[in-house]
Amino acid sequence: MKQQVDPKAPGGTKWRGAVGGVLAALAGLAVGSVVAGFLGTAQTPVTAIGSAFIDRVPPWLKDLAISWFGTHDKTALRVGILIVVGVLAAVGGILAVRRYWAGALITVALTAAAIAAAITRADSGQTGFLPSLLAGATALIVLRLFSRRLEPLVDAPDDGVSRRGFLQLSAGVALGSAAVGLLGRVANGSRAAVADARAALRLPQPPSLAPPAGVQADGAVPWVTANADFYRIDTALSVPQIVPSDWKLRIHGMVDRELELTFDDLLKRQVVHKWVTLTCVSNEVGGNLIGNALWSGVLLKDLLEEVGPAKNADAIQSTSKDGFTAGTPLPTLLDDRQAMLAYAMNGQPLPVEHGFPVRIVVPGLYGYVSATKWLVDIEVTRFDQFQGYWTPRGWSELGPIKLSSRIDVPGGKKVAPGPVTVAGVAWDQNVGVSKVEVRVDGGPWQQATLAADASIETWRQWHWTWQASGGTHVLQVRAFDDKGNPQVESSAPPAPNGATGLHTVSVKVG
Ligand SMILES: Nc1nc2c(c(=O)[nH]1)N[C@H]1C(S)=C(S)[C@@H](COP(=O)(O)O)O[C@H]1N2
Ligand SMILES: [Mo]
Repeated sequence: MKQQVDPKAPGGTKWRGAVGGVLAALAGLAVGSVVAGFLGTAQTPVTAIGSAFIDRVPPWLKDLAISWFGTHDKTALRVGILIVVGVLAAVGGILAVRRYWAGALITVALTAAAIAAAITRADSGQTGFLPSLLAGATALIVLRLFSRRLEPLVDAPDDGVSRRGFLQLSAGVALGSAAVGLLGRVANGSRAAVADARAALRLPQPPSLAPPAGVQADGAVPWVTANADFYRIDTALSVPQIVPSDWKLRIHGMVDRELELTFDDLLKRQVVHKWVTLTCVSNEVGGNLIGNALWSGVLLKDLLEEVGPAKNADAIQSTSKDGFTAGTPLPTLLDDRQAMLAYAMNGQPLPVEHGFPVRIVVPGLYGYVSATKWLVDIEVTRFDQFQGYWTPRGWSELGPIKLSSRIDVPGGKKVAPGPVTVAGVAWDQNVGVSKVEVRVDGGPWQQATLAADASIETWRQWHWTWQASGGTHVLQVRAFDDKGNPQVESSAPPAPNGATGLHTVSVKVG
């Protein structure tokens, strides 16, 4: 068989060194995840670095990532980290052929970064640094094995014994890493335990899962967003795994009586089922970071009245298992919008990515200031005493959802001339939508037909029939609130408190 690369060429040890470096990193990462699995911590080296990165990323970059990758932003981040680690490891491998310590230094630096990232995580616990430490140690040992095998080839490129040794070592490390990786999957029992516990839960069922009559407009997205289609936004690179029997919620702070609740305590309380449309502050005009579901749970108002907030308290700080926090104005939890601790979504236990077993849902507020998933703690406090996760990162302390509207059809496809259905959604949670208008090519605004209103806490669908003529046309939509005020027409980006502007789509007719 013809050799791909002439081992006598000057680069002969180069690519072998690079392969050795990458395999050393791979072996390290495999050991890191298996150790994390056995310890039951989320902090594999890649997760630790990625999570620390997410916490430090400037808002504009986060927006860019969401607009490029949508809800695949986390996969993109993992792939990005692996590429960077792979390139650095390859360079380290090449250096290590001649001088082991030069290459090893890169491994040490990467390991130090992962350990530093891991110990700063809220859910790291006592052992969160161990996966990264052992990953680094493994990578250093494997790198040394490779540099030993490759050293003789620098001066004697035709040394067949060393070449064979390199191939054997590569195959051995690759197989070993795969085996360890497989073991890691098995060791990751917490995921399986949570999945089993979730499947076994029997929760109070809503009288019906069907949407109220008449709320669906032809052509608009489904009025109920299926759980599998619901947008997901959070900082959790590895989704917190909580078994309901381990779950506890402490409500404390500026209160007369602290309260501690177990999941069973929660189930014993009066259940409320409520349609609420959730929206992310990062949603661009026309974007899809919005979804509507039937939430089931317990009213926060009842729980807060039981603990008795102090007169001068004005907020709660809710905390997630993984350290995310939100600051929510106390009045929005006590008024009649029915903010709740939700445990079910569309009749199912919360999907793990959507906060299992318990999250907060507050109609009318963007998720970042209210909708804490994997909820474990509520402190009654004052806004002058704390800041929620996103506030020091350039987002407003308060985040009421802005009146907005979106065109769902026609989308990108060419349409035939004649009557064309234009349809979409409009929302102003906890306020209500009274009117929607559409215009073509900047012409006069035309009134659209509104579908039935389920409640002011949900989006409202609309449609309009357009007599389309040939050519390219521009459609725009605007909504009005309950008092007849139109939505803000001037364009603003999502940061710091929600995008404004008119959704504008260009349509080819012919
Ligand atoms: N624990 C936790 N909860 C969180 C977040 C988070 O990063 N961590 N993000 C919030 C944001 S910004 C939004 S928009 C909603 C999204 O909820 P969803 O993923 O169920 O759609 O969750 C909120 N709850
Ligand atoms: Mo969000």
